[in-house]
Amino acid sequence: MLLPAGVRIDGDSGSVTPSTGSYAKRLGDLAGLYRDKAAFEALVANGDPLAYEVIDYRWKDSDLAFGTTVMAPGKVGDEYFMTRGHFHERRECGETYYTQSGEGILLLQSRDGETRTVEMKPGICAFIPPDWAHRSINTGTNKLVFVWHCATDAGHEYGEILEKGMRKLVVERDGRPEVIDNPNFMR
Ligand code: PAN
Ligand code: ZN
Repeated sequence: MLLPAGVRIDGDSGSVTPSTGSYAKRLGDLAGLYRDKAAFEALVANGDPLAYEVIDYRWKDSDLAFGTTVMAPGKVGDEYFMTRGHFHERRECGETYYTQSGEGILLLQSRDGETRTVEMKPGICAFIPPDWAHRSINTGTNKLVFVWHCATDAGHEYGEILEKGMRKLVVERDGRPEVIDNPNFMR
């Protein structure tokens, strides 16, 4: 039987105690995500930095799961460090992203191609409706830490975003983040 629990989440480090698992993505695990291939290869060759870590509190017998994503600051060319981005396999499942520290942009894209952004900063809990692809982007100079919360069996569908990209990119222009059309987006 699952028992109630109080799980400590540190909003600065993103640690989850106790947690049930975690994984880390280095930049080299994210081939194909960034348009500046030369900048990408140079960073991977030069220490292959940690891009983000996901720590979860997830039990298969529970309908709910939550955890943190901890994103390093950085850029590949003019694109900020980002997550892969995905739809959920179960299309009826939404999610929340509650930012704890740092700043970023949550980029969302509906199944029929509408695009939205939601600011990520402490105090903002982003609502991700069912069947909107979501990618978080660390536009700050510190870690971006957020708590996510979704159905345990929502599942991740990465294929479409990986193959086609997203319609928008978040790039640095004059020291500021700017959302632009992705010239390489494949319809
Ligand atoms: C999050 C994401 C996490 C990493 O837990 O999975 O931020 O992003 P990618 O999975 O897109 O690389 C979530 O949205 N779960 O559903
Ligand atoms: Zn998700």
